[in-house]
Order: sequence, then C-alpha cells, then structure tokens
Amino acid sequence: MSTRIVQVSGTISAMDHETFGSNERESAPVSGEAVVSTEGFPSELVKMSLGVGGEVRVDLDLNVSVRPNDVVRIEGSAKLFEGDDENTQDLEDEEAIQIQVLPGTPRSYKAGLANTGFGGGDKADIVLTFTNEEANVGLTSGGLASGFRVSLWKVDDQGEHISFKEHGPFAGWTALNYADGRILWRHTDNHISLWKVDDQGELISFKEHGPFEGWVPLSYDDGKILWCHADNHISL
Ligand SMILES: [Ca+2]
Ligand SMILES: [Ca+2]
Ligand SMILES: [Ca+2]
Repeated sequence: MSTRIVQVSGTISAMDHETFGSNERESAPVSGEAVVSTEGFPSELVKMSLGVGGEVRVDLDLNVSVRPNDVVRIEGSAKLFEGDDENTQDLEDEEAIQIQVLPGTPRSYKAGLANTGFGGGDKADIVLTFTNEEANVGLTSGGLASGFRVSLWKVDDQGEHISFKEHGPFAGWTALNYADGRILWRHTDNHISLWKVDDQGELISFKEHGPFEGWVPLSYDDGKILWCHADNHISL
C-alpha cells in the first residue's frame, strides 16, 4: 500500500426559493486535499458550508480513508437546511455519500438536494471530481522494512504529556528534528523531506530537496535548513 494524495474539486450551487420576489442563488467552489496512508483511519477531505438568501444552507462534509490495493473510500454527507436564518438546523434533505475512487482514475459525483416540504422549493446541486494519486513523499519506496518510527509528543508548560502522533517507519528515512510545526527527515541518500504538520502532529504538506553532492542535512529551525558539507562547510 502506498501513501495516497486525494483531491476533490467542484461546485456547490444553491437556490433559496422565495414565494414573493425572485429566488436567490449562490455558488461556491469546492476544494480539498488529504494525504492518507494508514488503512482504516479516515482524514478530513473537505468540510464547508454555503449559505444562500438568508434562509438556506448547504453543508458538505467528506472524509477519506485508504482501502486495500490503493483504493480510497470517500464517506460523508451533503445536507440542505432551510429555516429562519442560514444557521438553521432545520434539515430538509440529505444525501449520504460513500464512493470508492480507484488509483489514478478520476471519478465524478453529483448530488441533488431539494426542499420538498411546505414552503419549499429550495435546492442545491453539487458536482464533484475526485482524484487518487500516489503521494510523492518518497517515504514509502522500498516498503517499511527499515527506518525509524517517530512519535511527536504534545506537552504542556510543565512538560506533562498531553497527546502524541506517530509517523513511520519509512524505509531509509530518519527524522532529524522538529521545530515550528515542521519535521525534517533525512534519507540515506541525503535528500530531505520537510513536513509541515498541524497542531495534532498530522501531516499537512511536505517539500523535498536534494540530494546535493557532498552536503548532509543537519537540522531545521526558524525557516532555515542547516546543511553540512563533507569538508565541513556549512550552509544556511
Ligand atoms: Ca426562502
Ligand atoms: Ca431569502
Ligand atoms: Ca424549513
């Protein structure tokens, strides 16, 4: 199983039906991305709301998880609310979404929601496209036979353990250090992967550099990566 990068794009178009006067319409782009690697653990792909006309709201919540053979499963819901204001919890229609996206095969999906109740006529159309590609993190090639697992602990002012997040092990990769929401990894060939992680230690994005002839990465801090050359130059 490889690490997958899953993206969703599309549009939500919604209409607040008015008995008097003209109907009100809004639309908004849908855009979300998640990197998933651990089977069975869903990650948030997109979570958004679109309000229209002062009375209608559309909520779209989707999570993604990896299945066997690099297939990913998208699960969640699209909901249409209509009431006294856009924060109303008066649910008029709902569509449960559960689809599989095959690796390298974009898939489109459409949902139509309608308020068919008294005073209804409100509706929403949701058009989505999902992609499921191999994440080029370089951390999974060669399998999981070597490398080190890291556990990033969150601690309070007194140093007491609050929570933790584990990553790896990834073949050939060693974590060098953590600073400012970044984990710096070094590969045995001396190229690096700088991970941006959120407050829970979850991977948000990453950037790879190198390898550069003769240079060995040492650490990351304050927006800078420190490299050491075989003849003992340093570079910031
Ligand atoms: Ca209305
Ligand atoms: Ca209105
Ligand atoms: Ca209503």
